[in-house]
Amino acid sequence: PESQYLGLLQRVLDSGDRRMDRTGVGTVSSLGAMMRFDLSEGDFPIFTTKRVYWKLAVKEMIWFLTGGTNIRPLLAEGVRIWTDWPLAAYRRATGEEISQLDFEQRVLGDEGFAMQWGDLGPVYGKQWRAWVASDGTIHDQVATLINDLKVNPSSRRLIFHAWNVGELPKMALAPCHMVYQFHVSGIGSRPRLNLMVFQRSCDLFLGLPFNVCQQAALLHMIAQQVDMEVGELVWTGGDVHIYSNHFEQVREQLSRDPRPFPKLSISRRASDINDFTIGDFSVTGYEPHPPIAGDVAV
Ligand code: THF
Repeated sequence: PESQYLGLLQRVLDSGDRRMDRTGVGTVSSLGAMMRFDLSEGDFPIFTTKRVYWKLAVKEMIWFLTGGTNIRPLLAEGVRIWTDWPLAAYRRATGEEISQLDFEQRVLGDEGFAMQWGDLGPVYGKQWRAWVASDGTIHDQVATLINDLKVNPSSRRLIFHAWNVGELPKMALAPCHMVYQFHVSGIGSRPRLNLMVFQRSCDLFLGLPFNVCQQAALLHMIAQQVDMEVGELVWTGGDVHIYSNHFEQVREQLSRDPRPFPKLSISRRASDINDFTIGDFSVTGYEPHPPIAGDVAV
């Protein structure tokens, strides 16, 4: 439950290492964390000690699954969490002091502009759906995973990952949640699909609440496609940190009492993994504390 998250925030705040980071904001950071969420009773791990915009997070996951790397379709869905990186690149390259909103309007309104300035490079979607091997072969890791789950559920190679070393320099940002490993328990009776994620770097205040709920949504989507029940989500983190401009927000969040997780159901059987839309997800019983705003470090 959510107490694992609150305990992690407290531990990093109390005993993390204070240091400067890539973004220049500064963090308090600690190595290694694990949280386990049992999703088998329909619980959807959306934290309640602040309002989490779970639809944005699930839309981002659906976008990863399309294989896309351009922010244009995200903006068309009202998801603005990736704009900062192309915006910073545009400002650096042109010297133009364009506002975020104006930049987003241009990406939406002008396809050529979007192609030139809205792409993040070969980030998650590209590596998941079209990893290019050294011999030129293109690997759809997600399709392979779904096939392997059906034919060889006891495999220990039910993995997709995004850390394509040779392509890191071309990515706007190196992958944070980089390894997804699946596991099937109860083979032969009632197979349950479990997922462990390894996230090398985690912004505990802004990123993690999005990541766990979108990973839970992914587990539901894949389980549906392979006719299994949903089991456990095991989230593991490498460098887990709190940005110094989130300390106040985290203290406020820690003062609040968590409430029960809401329930998730998927209303429709999608014809394949590419066929899910945000309208398929319905969440009931989400009664969070008020939102807590915080700036993202770029
Ligand atoms: N970089 C940093 N510093 N933190 C991250 O969490 C992060 N990500 C993605 C890539 N780089 C990162 C981007 N994901 C928000 C949420 C997720 C993000 C980026 C930003 C955010 O600002 N959330 C607000 C609401 C946003 C809105 O309403 O549009 C929030 O209050 O939750 C981690 O994957």
